[in-house]
Amino acid sequence: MAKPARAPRKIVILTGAGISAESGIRTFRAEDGLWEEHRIEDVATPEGFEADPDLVLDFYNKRRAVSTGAQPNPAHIALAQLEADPRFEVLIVTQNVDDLHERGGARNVIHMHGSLYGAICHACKSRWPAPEIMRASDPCPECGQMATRPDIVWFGEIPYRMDEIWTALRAADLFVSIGTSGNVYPAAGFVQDAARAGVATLELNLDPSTGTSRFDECRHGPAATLVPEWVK
Ligand code: BV8
Repeated sequence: MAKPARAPRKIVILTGAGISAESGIRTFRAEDGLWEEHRIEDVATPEGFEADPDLVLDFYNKRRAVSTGAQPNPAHIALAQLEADPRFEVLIVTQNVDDLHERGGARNVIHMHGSLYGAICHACKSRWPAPEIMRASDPCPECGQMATRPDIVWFGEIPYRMDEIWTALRAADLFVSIGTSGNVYPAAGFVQDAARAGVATLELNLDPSTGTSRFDECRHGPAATLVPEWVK
């Protein structure tokens, strides 16, 4: 009888802004970081949007333009190759709102903090692809109200598909965290969730993250070098 194929190794991969840094997309908490120019409260909270929708929409319009002009780097491409490898069952969970994982070839990405390329009506909750430039005066195509916002999960809002993520995390053989500082929850808690479930954990990051001591193994360096080396 043919030897049963090894069950695919289940890998859950969390990515953060650091995986897109070498594609020219700024991270949040470096010296030249996105939060250096803006207070988080002003641009990444529902209250900030309520107070000044034009400021917030301008912040995301600018980031959408940078993301659209960026190219996936070898780290995005290596993860897509791993995802396509039948020996593994890979789930990529990203905190990023750019589309570089998809443009790098990944097929099954969970954007837990939303996407620059989505728009929602906060009156009727309908969704549509975000225009290049989103304006507060844009009426909702569904209900006509001036209630459109970017499909972004702001602080104090519930990240997307959390139950699915936690289930996959606890059933994984390996949890890998790539390019995130480990400052934002619930993503920053995934390493503990994994460890509690007996899942092996690996950090691939430029510098030790806030949670680096919680990982079984850490490799530090630029993602575009580190990730292809790890995948091969
Ligand atoms: C929630 C919007 C409940 C999208 C973002 C007190 C204690 C603990 C928690 C809280 C608390 N008070 C409030 C909270 C909860 C809060 C939170 O965590 N606050 C923090 C500040 C303490 N979290 C929330 O509100 C979340 N919601 O908790 O709801 C709930 C939870 C579960 C289930 C049901 C209900 C919502 C959080 C989402 C907020 N939205 N942004 C956008 O604008 O982009 S967060 C923002 O930070 C981005 O999404 C970003 O992705 C995220 C994390 O940042 P990183 O990706 O890590 O980026 P950073 O710059 O920090 O780090 C980059 C890293 O890359 C660095 O380590 C660097 O060394 C590395 N790097 C750089 N270059 C490279 C590299 N690595 C490799 N190669 C390179 N070349």
